[in-house]
Amino acid sequence: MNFLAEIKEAVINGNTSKVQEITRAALDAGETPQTVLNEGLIPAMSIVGEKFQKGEFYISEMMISARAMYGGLDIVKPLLLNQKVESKGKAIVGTVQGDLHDIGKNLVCMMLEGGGYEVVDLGINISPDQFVAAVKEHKPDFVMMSALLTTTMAYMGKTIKALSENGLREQVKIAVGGAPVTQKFADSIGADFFASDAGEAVTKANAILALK
Ligand code: B12
Repeated sequence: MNFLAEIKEAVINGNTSKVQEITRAALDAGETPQTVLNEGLIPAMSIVGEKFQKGEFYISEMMISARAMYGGLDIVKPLLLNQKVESKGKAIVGTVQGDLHDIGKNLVCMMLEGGGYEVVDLGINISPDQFVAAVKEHKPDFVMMSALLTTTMAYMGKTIKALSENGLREQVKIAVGGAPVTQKFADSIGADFFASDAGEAVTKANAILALK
């Protein structure tokens, strides 16, 4: 079995020490941190989600897998952040109200930092009012919202509305993402952009800044 397949298997099995051991071995053997992340750690969580959907995994097992994934992330993160440059702009990032999923949101934060952005990570379960307060406090260039549940996606639209009602909408560019979010949904709620992964979030943010 190759390293990436072994990483996936260890994440699915929730074996943190094994994930860390193979992640180190993969990097020693010349795999890039990006490959370990994008072809090992992240796809493993998709398989975990499929297993949950099929009833093969309980929530507790999803959590154990998530913890194992973070074990690998701890190792690749410093390598991905190595190329730090001067701050290009500021982004506030949060998972929307009612939603506790933070792996994707954390990856977006990490890639933004690696891409030279100053990041204010608001955390999970962030209400529209909390986003509004954070925009007033931090005056960011970007507001980035993550949602993993079809039921919580609605809070993205509610947050944009709250920003408009507080006269803040035009001061920021708004990005949305997370597994159930699509370009069509982003357009329907008036977000400025959608990205399907954390790398693309940075590329699109860069493109918007270039236009400013
Ligand atoms: C791990 C996990 C959990 C963990 C979360 C741990 C944690 N710390 O995050 C726990 C066990 C807590 C959990 C709980 C629940 N979960 Co859950 N979970 C998952 C799982 C398996 C993986 C999610 C994940 O981390 N993926 C990996 C990351 C890297 O991917 P990502 O989040 O999509 O992020 C990437 C992109 O989307 C993008 N991105 C993400 N955010 C943003 C933001 C911006 C601005 C941009 C530009 C891009 C971007 O970049 C990221 C990196 O490339 C998914 C399955 C799946 N396929 O998504 C189910 C899943 C999301 N969960 C699901 C469900 C149902 C639940 C529960 C309701 C279960 C229950 N009955 O209690 C609860 C809800 C709790 C709550 N209130 O939030 C369903 C959702 C169904 C739906 N359509 O709504 C899924 C799809 C599983 C399934 N197939 O049924 N879950």
